[in-house]
Amino acid sequence: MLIKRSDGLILPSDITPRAVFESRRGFIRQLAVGGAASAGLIEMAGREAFAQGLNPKLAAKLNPAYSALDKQTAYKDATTYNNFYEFGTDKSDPAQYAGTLKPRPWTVSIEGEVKKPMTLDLDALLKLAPLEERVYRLRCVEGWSMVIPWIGYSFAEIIKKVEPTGNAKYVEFISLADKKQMPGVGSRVLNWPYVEGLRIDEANHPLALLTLGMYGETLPNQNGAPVRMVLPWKYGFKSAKSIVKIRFVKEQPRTAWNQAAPAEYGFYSNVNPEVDHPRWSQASERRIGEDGFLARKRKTLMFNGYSDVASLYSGMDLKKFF
Ligand SMILES: Nc1nc2c(c(=O)[nH]1)N[C@H]1C(S)=C(S)[C@@H](COP(=O)(O)O)O[C@H]1N2
Ligand SMILES: [Mo]
Repeated sequence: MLIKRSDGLILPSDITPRAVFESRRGFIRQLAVGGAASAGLIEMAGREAFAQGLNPKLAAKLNPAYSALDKQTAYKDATTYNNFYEFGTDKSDPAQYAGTLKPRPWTVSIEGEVKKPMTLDLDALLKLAPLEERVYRLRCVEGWSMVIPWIGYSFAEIIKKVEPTGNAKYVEFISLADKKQMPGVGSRVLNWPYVEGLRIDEANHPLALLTLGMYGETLPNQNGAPVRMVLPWKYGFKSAKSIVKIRFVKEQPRTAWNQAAPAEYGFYSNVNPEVDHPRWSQASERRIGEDGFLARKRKTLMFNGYSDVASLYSGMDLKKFF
């Protein structure tokens, strides 16, 4: 029998007898790990997982006011072409290796300059505000973009709940860094944990999405399960995955990519076709799924087309504060 829980979650174990579910899951893992070399097999595992609903379903109401009309990226592409360096630096690594991440149980601790610090588990996060589906474009700093139906609610809901003190000028997002679950954390490509940050007024902008799902399901591991940020007007790396800690702070956070290459990755990292990366132009982008022989490059838009946010930066020199 299929019973909808009050939090909108339907676990696959509610739909399929547990043993069948477990063995299917084992089979898919084997495909993904054992047959590692073949992208075909990984694709198959991804499709299989989608068709079988291996990620629990997550009900949400579309918010058309915050949704792009662009053609959505295929689920297969969105879940097999990823950046998640905790699982390796190749685009195919997260789909291949993120099976070891355990997204349940999970807690996020919210601390620092707040009147009500708290630790929220996943059920608390799912119930904190009504879940919305929002179709956002996400533009990677590397020059490609996707269009994904995310599920979550404005991060402003969290801010309301924890009541920042007057000292809270920035918000820091800290990802899980567990070598046992994340093979890439053994490498030194970045200083772990992955840290990102926003000015508090940016974090309060309704577009900033605390994200718990995509394509009608909870987040796949490779996309940052069980909870991440999605900031569609900024380059993709600002949208930290698998968050375990959120700190409200006085000083601008020292973010992972800014520390690794300060001349290349600024704190703001707003999508801006007029400010090139030192090693490549940011004027255009490749939409994943349109990369055929005849596919044209698309023009990159200021703030990735989310011009609503412009008022956050009035009077700022966006070439200096890139
Ligand atoms: N913790 C963590 N978060 C991360 C990254 C990462 O390596 N680690 N990569 C970022 C980059 S560069 C991009 S483009 C997006 C990709 O999100 P997606 O795989 O869901 O499309 O996640 C961002 N969040
Ligand atoms: Mo990225």
